[in-house]
Amino acid sequence: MHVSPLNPQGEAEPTSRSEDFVASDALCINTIRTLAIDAVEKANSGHAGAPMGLAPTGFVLWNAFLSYDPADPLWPNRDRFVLSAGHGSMLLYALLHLAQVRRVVDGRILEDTPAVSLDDIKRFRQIDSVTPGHPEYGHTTGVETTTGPLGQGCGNSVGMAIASRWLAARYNRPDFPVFNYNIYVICSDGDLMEGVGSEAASLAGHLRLSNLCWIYDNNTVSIEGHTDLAFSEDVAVRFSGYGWNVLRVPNANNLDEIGGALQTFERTQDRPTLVIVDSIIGYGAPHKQNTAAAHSDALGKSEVRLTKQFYGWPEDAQFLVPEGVHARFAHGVGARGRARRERWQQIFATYRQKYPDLGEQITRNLKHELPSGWDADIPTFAADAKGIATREASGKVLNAIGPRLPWLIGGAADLAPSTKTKLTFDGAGTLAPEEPGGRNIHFGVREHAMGAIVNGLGLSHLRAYGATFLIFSDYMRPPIRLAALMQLPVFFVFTHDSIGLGEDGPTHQPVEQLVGLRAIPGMIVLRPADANEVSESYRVIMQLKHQPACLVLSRQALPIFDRSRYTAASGLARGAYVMADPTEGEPEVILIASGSEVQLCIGAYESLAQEGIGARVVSMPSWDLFEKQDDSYRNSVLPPHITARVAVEQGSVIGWDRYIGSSGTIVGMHTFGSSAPLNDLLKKFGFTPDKIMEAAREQIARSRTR
Ligand SMILES: Cc1ncc(C[n+]2csc(CCOP(=O)(O)OP(=O)(O)O)c2C)c(N)n1
Ligand SMILES: [Mg+2]
Repeated sequence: MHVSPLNPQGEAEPTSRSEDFVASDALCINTIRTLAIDAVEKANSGHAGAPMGLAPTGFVLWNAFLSYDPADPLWPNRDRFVLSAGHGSMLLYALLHLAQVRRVVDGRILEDTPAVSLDDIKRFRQIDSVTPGHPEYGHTTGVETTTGPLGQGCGNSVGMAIASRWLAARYNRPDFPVFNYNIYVICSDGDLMEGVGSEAASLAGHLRLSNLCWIYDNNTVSIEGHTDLAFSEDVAVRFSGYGWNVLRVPNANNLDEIGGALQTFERTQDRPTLVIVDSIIGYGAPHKQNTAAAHSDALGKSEVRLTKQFYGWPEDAQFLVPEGVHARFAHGVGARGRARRERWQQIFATYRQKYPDLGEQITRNLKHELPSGWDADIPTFAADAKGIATREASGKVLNAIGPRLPWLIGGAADLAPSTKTKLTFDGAGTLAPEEPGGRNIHFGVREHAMGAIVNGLGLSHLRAYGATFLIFSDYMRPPIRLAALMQLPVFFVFTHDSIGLGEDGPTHQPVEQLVGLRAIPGMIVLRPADANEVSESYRVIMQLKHQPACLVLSRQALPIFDRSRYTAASGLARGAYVMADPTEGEPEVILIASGSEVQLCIGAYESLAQEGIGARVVSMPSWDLFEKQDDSYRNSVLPPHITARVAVEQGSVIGWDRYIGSSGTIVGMHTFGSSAPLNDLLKKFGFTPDKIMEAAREQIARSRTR
């Protein structure tokens, strides 16, 4: 085979055939490009444009800068590479392949199995391949976060950069730089158009995250055509305004310029870096340069030939990795990564001897294990008819766990006083530019970025949370969804969970949010009924290793139930439990509720008992946990033959038919709420024990006639 690669200046380079032949820059870069072309062509779908334009940047970044050992993709101090422009996934797959990153399965490194083989690349976008359309965390080794929804990777990267600095502040000791890794992001026009990217960049600038480098593929093309259709701001000025160091690479094919910019990033100690790389999409595709058509989909056979010709590539070769390309990466990222990782392991071994407690923390954290005794201070709340808001109880529990779980970290989108999420114990501290080890994060009024940043923290093994009002979960739904998709054990604290919040009115009163969150596969939604159910909620949440959770809490005080009279709150762990039953005989009706509505059912239960009607109250804080229980448990809580059922929840009624069957009744929300004092709202929307009793009697009567 003869290849006469072109170097970036367009001159032919000599080739060599010797044993230890190491490929030229151009040969490596064109390998990335042609792998992307061939994969997209074979799949007949996907995007080759971005990988073609970004191949030089990807090559220089990986082979000359990234601190990453392909033989140990789990090395905790590795630099993180985030392809926020996830549609360009073939760039990442090509790099993972050429760098010979090894595969990790169930936390074990398979020395002889590549993360991405050439065969895997041939199966790009096919069923069960490790090369899906967009990079998926946990699915393909080396993918540091799931990307594709534009802007999310940018948001995640800010969380990762915060985490790197946080770990350094908490764990590094003189002469022991255990954590000092950088975060590199490749982002596209779309990433910078999306609001979440702006929110995240603004916070990154504020926090002066100098370990964060975004490389912006300024190819001026997105799907509908030239970006000047909709995007004409001065990105450099914008990022300067955020407090970033903005660098420019005027020619995406000039490796020296790219390398120079990355060196400047490494030297910059006081702020994040944006490298604007002026590129031409689908570089080299002769007839599709800088057109919307170059953006997506396969090039077509003749176009592919012309493109390969242009690169000096054998026109008929497919999925060709010429001799010396793997070797070039092995000499670059491979050798550097290995040396650094080995040095790190020596440092960490000594560190563990010198600081056994800290070493133990790091080790446990990496295994997603909790410190022993983490739950020792979780409070039990005494029965109290007046009670406290579940948000209030949450604040107490969070602060009882925090001191014993050193890597619990989080904050709110400017609502910490309302969501009660502030960590107030000694040493908790506030995360700030000069205090990177603080545990209270002020996300600002940036819910979307908060979600993405929390995911970035979670990807960095911190037990991270973000808080706001339940209504504003809508502002951060994409990262909530991605937390579930990535199976990250992060959690979201959502307060002001219903019309129960009162006077703020329908703009602030959630209706459809609960059902929306419950619809996310793998998300654990918990809506505790009283302070003790809050304690139990945290026991559940903290022990999750591969699932995120939403903790949904009231603004208003809720009675703390007398658990000597009603069943223990520990039943929460099973999602739903029988809280009260008739003193004698079988219940005639089942009342099911979550959160603040459980008290209404208990009230109705007591009154019905006085009338001689036996009711059962089921507290159902979590559909998701209940669905995990076996049939016999579920049938014991909701016996199929008892069909008289009333569900009560201050939210959309959608979905409750699952638990009340076709004949039951739901007392729920069918409209938006309104602005009024709580008691007026409860009357207006029918959330009173009387209404529930009425519904119960009707249910009993109807079930008798059946
Ligand atoms: C949030 C979101 N909206 C829309 C899309 C669909 N989409 C995929 S790529 C793209 C734009 C591509 O343009 P650009 O970001 O400049 O990337 P390039 O084509 O230059 O690589 C869009 C709109 C998406 N992936 N994410
Ligand atoms: Mg673009």
